[in-house]
Amino acid sequence: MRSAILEVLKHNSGQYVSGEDISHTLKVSRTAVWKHIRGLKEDGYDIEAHPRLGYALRHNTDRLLPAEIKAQLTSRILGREIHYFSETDSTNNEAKKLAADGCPEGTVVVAEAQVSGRGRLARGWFSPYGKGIWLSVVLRPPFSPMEAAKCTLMAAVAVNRAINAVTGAGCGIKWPNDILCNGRKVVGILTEMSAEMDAINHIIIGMGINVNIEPFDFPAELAATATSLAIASGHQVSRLKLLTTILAELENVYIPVKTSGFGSVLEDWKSQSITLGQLVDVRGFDRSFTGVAINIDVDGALLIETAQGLERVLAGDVSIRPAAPN
Ligand code: BT5
Repeated sequence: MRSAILEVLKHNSGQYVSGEDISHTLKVSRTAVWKHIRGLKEDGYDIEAHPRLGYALRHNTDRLLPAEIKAQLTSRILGREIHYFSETDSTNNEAKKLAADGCPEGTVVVAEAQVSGRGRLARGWFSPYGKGIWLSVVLRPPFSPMEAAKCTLMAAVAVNRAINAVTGAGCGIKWPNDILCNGRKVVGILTEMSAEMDAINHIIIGMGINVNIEPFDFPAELAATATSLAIASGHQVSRLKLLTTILAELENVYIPVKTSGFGSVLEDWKSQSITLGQLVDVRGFDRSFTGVAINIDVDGALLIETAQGLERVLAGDVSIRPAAPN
């Protein structure tokens, strides 16, 4: 009933509709209409109530409300349950709680703002209100915990595809968890896992996508390294369209992975990579070195040719050296 009332309000595009008309059209009592309107307001819809004229839906500025996402969603597993927060500490934290409580695979958490958005190794993630997609997806894959690191590569492939389809901004994947546009970071991915020795309980894939952030929005420490899709493409991007495309692309890559493994993801990753073929500086947990990134292996590890021989990096930070001037 709530969505039927929402449809009536949308249909009247910002004009008032009386409670009586709604109750007559949908054959419910006026008290029920009033209760559902209150529920819609709690869901985040901007509805004006006038004692004589009735209710009017004010323009919704591309907010990531569950009913709006569902209306555009083409994925079947991802997004079947959506938890929305106007503000939260971290969508990965919310997803972790839901996963521990047994939420179904494909549960999605999305927030307009995060106050303690997280990167890897307790780094922060800048997540301003309404200008990005701060998103976590809960997966319950049947494969071994050893395979989990490749979920980051899988998410990067899906997000990069969605970005290029929706915005046309030419982005590429930087190993292991970034998407870059014009050499600047536009997406970061944080994969977290709960597992036993030989089985995964759940994986949370957290994705932070800078969508409509303006240059002056970024804090000073990110001004030289970060960008947004609006900056890179020169126009505002619909967060709803991008979010639903990301979920569809992620499902498209995840379902075959479940049955046939990561082979095709790794091939797609290679073709979208901006790391391969580049001179890179690697900062691992216990060592640092420089070399040319030549490939990834079946585990998703980066293979680097150095003066001392071939190095294999499964986790760490990689920065690409700018090309030397001719
Ligand atoms: C990441 O870590 O890139 C993973 C970021 C994942 C964020 C998402 S948002 C939804 C979900 N909920 C969470 O709490 N997290 C996930 P890392 O590779 O460690 O990079 C972190 C570094 O990126 C920081 O130290 C900053 O230098 C930089 N950074 C922070 N915010 C940024 C932003 N909005 N855009 C670009 N760079 C940023």
